[in-house]
Amino acid sequence: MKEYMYKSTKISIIKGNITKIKIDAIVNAANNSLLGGGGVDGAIHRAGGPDILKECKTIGGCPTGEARITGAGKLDAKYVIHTVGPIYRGGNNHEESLLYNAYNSSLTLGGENNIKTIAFPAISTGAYSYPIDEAADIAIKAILDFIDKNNSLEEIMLVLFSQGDYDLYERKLNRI
Ligand code: AR6
Repeated sequence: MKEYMYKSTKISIIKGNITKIKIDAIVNAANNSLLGGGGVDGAIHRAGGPDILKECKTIGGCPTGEARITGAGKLDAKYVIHTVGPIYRGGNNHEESLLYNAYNSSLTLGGENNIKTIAFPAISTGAYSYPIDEAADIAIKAILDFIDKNNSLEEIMLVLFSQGDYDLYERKLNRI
């Protein structure tokens, strides 16, 4: 775990399982249906129990780059913010702006719901194949841009599932 301060917001990185984090909101890397899947999405629904899916069914899906909020069932978080990152198809299909929007929409929705602390997985870098190096640059840019315009969030945590992803984020954040 490592912490950085950017203006008045803490940015922290941690290697681990996002379903175990005690925080106001965790972000789910969902798909357009919001009806569950594998990866972090599957882990969140498994650990959170059926209430999250029940609520998701009432939402009616989510376009790529947008975000929707539900309760967090049995998780230690208060909310789950479900966002949909792009499927990486070579990089010339608006992937960069869609991934940026997924982070920005999640942060904006968090701010609107009075959330002070939020944890993200590395959206789109698993089943959706976004190269982690580029995805990390976009995630960090979206986070810094958000903080430049808002001071509502106290902590933004990045939860990395592998040591390699953690080390990459650490190298990049050491430069800001
Ligand atoms: N905690 C933190 N990170 C995790 C966890 C976890 N418990 N489990 C996996 N990761 P992915 P995507 C990491 O595939 O690429 C689903 O089926 C994982 O190692 O979960 O956005 C959805 O329903 C990777 O670094 O999400 C969609 O259909 C990162 O989370 C699709 O996958 C994202 O990998 C979305 O694909």
